[in-house]
Amino acid sequence: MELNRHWWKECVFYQIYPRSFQDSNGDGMGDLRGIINRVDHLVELGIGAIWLGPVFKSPNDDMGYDIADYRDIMEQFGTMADWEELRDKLHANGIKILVDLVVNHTSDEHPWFVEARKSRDNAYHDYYIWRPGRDGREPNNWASFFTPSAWEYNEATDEYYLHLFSKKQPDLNWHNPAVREEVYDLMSWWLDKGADGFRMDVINLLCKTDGLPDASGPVDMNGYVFPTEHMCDRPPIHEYLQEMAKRVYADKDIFTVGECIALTTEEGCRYTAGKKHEIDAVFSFAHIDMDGQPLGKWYYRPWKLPELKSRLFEWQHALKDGWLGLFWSNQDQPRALSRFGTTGKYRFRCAKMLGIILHNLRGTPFVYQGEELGMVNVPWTSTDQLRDVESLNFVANCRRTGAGDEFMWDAVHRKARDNARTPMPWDDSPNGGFTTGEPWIMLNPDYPQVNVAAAKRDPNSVFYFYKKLIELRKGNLIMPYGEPTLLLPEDEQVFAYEKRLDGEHWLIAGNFSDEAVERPLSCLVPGSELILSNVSEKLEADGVLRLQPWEGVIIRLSE
Ligand code: TEU
Repeated sequence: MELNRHWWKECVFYQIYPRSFQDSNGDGMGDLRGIINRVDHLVELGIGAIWLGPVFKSPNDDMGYDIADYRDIMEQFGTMADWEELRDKLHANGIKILVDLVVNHTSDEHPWFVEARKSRDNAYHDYYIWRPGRDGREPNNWASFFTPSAWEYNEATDEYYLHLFSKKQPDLNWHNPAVREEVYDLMSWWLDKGADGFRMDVINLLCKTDGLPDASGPVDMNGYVFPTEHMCDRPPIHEYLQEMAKRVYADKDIFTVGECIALTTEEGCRYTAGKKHEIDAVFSFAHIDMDGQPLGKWYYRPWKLPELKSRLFEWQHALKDGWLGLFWSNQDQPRALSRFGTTGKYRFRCAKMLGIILHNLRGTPFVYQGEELGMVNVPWTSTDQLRDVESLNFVANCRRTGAGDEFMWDAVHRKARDNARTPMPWDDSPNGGFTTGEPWIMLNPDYPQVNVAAAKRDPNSVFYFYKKLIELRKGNLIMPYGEPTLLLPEDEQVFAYEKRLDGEHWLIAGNFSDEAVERPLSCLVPGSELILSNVSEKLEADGVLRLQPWEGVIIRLSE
């Protein structure tokens, strides 16, 4: 089988949330020097590249996703010399680095916006999206991800500006060629600096429906409507990304992966397998959106395993000519174990099983910092512990509208982004060795037991299992490229699929339950060999799949 091989399909990525990885100067916040001092952790894990969260100058209204200078480093994170030293140390260890490209919006403190808001005829005014009010109110009924309305009034020009996120994150006007030129220029600047590619923040939101009409979905607790239909994949987004590719990276061996909100498989194919190059891969949120309702993530929707399998495999089949970034969690999502697995006595076994299921799908796996330890959500006890603009606005919305503490706390414990943003626990010393100062956010209270040092003392830790899984990928092209076929689609306990590549035939299976299970499986013929399990040492290949609670297995099937 002819493989369209690329380095970024065959390695495993590690996502670093810089604010919470390692502090080096005692200010309670992670920084680049801290990451430099922890490169050995990445080397030992065996990862091939990192996605580094935004480290650009920012007022940190949205923890760095509100950028005030695309060509300079946030002072709390260090200097450009630190970034270059980190790049060099990573490259010297065979690890590539992705820059987090956030160009749907800037900070309201970016010089472009500082100028733009001064007057309607300012040279930068049309870098952003402005509209007059309607009947003394916002120009339309759009809700923002983070605040009641997606519009903020600007007195100097007597008009509103659009912000899909916080009011300090004004959306750029991508229909303005000058904006596109600025972005292509800053992207080339980072590639010239040695970046190996980009993770592209909400890249499918760059264009909005002409005329910015009212949205027609359900009305939220604030009386606004989330404008999915008017902001996702709107034309001419594909033409703009083709222009970006042609102008910036089509001739370079770099990697681009787009975070795409509410993405359909049709659009995912267009972005990653269209006639003209746009981006290499997409993060689909189909499995993430499963446990939310039409009014959004805070409204929990119970799910069962068959739905998780069908959502993941819809994308496995749809993007056979494209490519996926595979993930269970990131800086915006709850911890994988708390969302998809178990946090009880089988917690660490489950963490390994989730790794087996994800790393054998077709795509590029992304390990989010702390996933290799089996970290879980935080038992928050006070809203004073929360730091995220999205969480704090949700709490304010609940309190203002009387949504009730029970609903609010259930939602925060399940879905607050703060759950994934607690500091990386390195050992059981004060603050987990993350900082000698006051951490910007509390550590997970289990850090004295769940930390890197403890994991490295335990040969059966999640860390060493992830290391084995990542090592296995290096010798087996069937993991990234094998053709996946889902088995037992309706089974509510077992997630099982086959992989085939050039005569190789693997069985991947995981037991998503607290009970031991047995399933007749004709492909499990004598002569099949156990490659990896988080529980068993040997395999009974007699046509019956046997799994202990939360057991995962990789089996080379005999033909
Ligand atoms: O996230 C986009 C996004 O939609 C997330 O806000 C996510 O859907 C939501 O928070 C679920 O809780 C990207 C970045 O990953 C996120 O950290 C930024 O806050 C956001 O864009 C704005 O840049």
